[in-house]
Amino acid sequence: MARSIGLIRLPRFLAASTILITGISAFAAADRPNILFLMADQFRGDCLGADGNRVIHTPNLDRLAAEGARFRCAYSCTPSCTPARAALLTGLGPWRNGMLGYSRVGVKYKHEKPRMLHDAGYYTLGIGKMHYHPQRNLHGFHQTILDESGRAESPDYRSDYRSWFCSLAPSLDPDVTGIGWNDYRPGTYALPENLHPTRWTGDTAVNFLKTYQRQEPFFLKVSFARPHSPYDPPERFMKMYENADVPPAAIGDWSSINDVKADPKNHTLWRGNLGHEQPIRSKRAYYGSVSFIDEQIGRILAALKERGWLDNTLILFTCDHGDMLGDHHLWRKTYAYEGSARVPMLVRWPASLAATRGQVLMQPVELRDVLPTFLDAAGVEMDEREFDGRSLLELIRGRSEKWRRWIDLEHSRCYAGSESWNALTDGQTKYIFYADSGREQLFDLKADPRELHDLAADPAQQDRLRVWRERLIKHLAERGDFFVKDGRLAVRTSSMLYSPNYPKVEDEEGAAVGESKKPAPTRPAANVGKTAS
Ligand SMILES: [Ca+2]
Repeated sequence: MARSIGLIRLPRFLAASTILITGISAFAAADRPNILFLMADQFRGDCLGADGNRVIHTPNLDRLAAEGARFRCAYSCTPSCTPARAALLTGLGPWRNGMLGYSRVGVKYKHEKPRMLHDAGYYTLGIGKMHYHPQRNLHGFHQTILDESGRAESPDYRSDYRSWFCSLAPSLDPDVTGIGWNDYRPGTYALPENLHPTRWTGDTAVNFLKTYQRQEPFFLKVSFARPHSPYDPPERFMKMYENADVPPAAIGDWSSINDVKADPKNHTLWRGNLGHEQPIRSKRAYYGSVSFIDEQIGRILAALKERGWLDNTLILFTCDHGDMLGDHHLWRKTYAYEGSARVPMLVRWPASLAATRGQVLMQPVELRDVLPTFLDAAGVEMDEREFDGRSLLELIRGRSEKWRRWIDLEHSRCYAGSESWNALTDGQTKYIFYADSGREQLFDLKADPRELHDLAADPAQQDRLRVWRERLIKHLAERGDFFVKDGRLAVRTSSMLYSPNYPKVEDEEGAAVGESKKPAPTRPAANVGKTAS
C-alpha cells in the first residue's frame, strides 16, 4: 500500500506525519489502486493455457487467471482494430461510439478512459499500439510512447519504437524479416531479439515501473502490437512450437462457402483454402508470438512485485479482437466467429477487494466493460446512463443478477463488400444475420465451440432461431428502417460505417489536433477499411 521513494517508503497522497495523526484507516480510505491495463492485438480467446489450450505456453497469463478471474465468454463486439479500441476508449457499444466497422477512432469523445483517469488524479501513460487518429492524439494520456507497427498516417510520423530502433541500429531495417502486417506467412525474426517490438514494449513498461517516483497512482496501458501478423517471433519461440500438435483449422459443415481458390501469392488474403498444413504452420508461429508476449508480461508483473505494488494494483488483460488463422477458410478478423470475436479477459484485483481468487465467470462481457471496471476500481463516480459497459468487478463481487443476458456483435463491410453482419451471443448460443443477403447462422457454442455445425436450417432448431432473431430485431429497432423495417431485419444493400453518434470534430479540438473540420460521413458508399489491422 506504500510507495517507495528512494530508501524511504511513503504512502501515496499522505505525508508520514499525517499517518501518525489519522491512523491507518484514513490512509486506506485515501489510497487508490494503480491500474495496469495489459493488452495485445489479435489475440484469440482460446490461446491461453487457462482456457484449456493444452499446447500453448502462457504461464504468466495463466497465473493472472488463477489469482484473479477469467471471463470465459468475453467478446470484441466489432472485431477489428479501431472500433474495438473505440469501445475500450469510451465504454460504449458501436451504435453510441459511432464505429460500426473499421475506420478512424473519433478525435474526441465526451468520456474517454485516459482523460477520466487523468482527471481523477492518476498519472496516465500509454505504451505500444494505440491506433488513435491522429496517431499522437493523447485522449487524455499524460504521455504515449508508441509502436504503431508499420502504420504512419502522415509523412513526418515515426513511432517511438522506430526512433529507438534507429538510434540503436541505424543501418538496420526493422522490416527486414520481410513479412507484411496482414500476412498469413510465418517467419523467424531476422534481427537480435532485443530489437523486436514485443521486447521493446515489455522493456519500456519495465523501465516505467522501475523508475516511477510520482506521488499519484498510475494508469499504465501496455499495448502489444503482436500476435497480429507478422507472425515473426524470435527463433527460440519458433522452436518451442516446431513440432507442436496445434489444433488444425476448424472447418465446419458450412465452411465450403469460403472454400474459394486461394492464390498463395496473395499474402494478405481474407479467405480461401490454403490447404491443411498452412494454417498449422501459421498457428505455430502465432503461438510463438503469444508466448513471447506472455514472457514480457511475466517481466512486467515481476517489476510490479519488486516495487511492492502487486497487491495494490488492478490488473486487466484483454485484446482488441482475435485472428481466424484459417478457421472456416477465413483469415484475419472482422467476423462473428469465435476465432475473430472471442477474446481473453483476465482481471486480478487489489488485496483490498475481498473476492474469491481463481473464478471462471460465464456471463457475456465485452470491451465496453473495461472503462467502467477501471472507474469502479478508482472509486470514480459514473453516471451509468452515459456508458453501455458495466464494471466487471460487479461479477467478481458475485453480483450477477442484473448482468446482461447476451451481447451484441457486428461489423460493417470491410474486405469484400459482402460481409456486413449483426449477431448476438450469450456465450452458449450464437445467432448471426448477414445484412447483404439475409442469410442466418445459428451455433450451439456449448456443444460445438468450434462452430462446425450451422443449425439455422435445422427444423428442430426453428423455435430457438426465432427467439434469437426477435432479440436482434429488438436490439436494432432504435436504429430505424435501415436496420429494421416493418418489424423484420432489413437486408441492407449498402453498408453504414459510422452511426449518427460518431463524434463530429469541433473547431477548437480540430485545430488542436490537426483534424479537418468536415463532419464525419454517415453512410459512405464504400468502406475505407480494407486494410483493417
Ligand atoms: Ca487489431
